[in-house]
Amino acid sequence: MRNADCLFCKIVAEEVPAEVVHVTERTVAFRDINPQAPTHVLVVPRDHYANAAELAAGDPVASAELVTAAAAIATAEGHEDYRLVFNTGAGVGQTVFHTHLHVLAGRSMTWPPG
Ligand code: IU
Repeated sequence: MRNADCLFCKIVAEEVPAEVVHVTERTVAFRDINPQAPTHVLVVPRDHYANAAELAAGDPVASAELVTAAAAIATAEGHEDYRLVFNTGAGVGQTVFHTHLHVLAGRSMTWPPG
């Protein structure tokens, strides 16, 4: 399933370049173009779902694979501690409406987030 206007669908299809760091059967992970931490990777499902809840309902296997891919990426980059974020909705900062799991690591972080 693909959305013709979706940037992340184009990255998955290799029509738009990105620095891909990890791939699995159902996911692709690439470095965020505007990194907020030394490691800032986005893990996305190959299929188009607008947000994390829609992905979990529509393809729970891919949903789980996002998290296991994120853990593998953090380990590969030498991080025991890392933060995973799904922004859901423009009101909390979602700007790309193809599910993406932010993997952030490599610096200390505060809580709550801004
Ligand atoms: P958000 O949760 O929807 O705000 O995250 C979208 C992310 O996608 C954000 O961190 C952007 O820097 C990132 N991004 C990117 O990596 N490459 C792009 O071409 C675009 C956005 I547009």
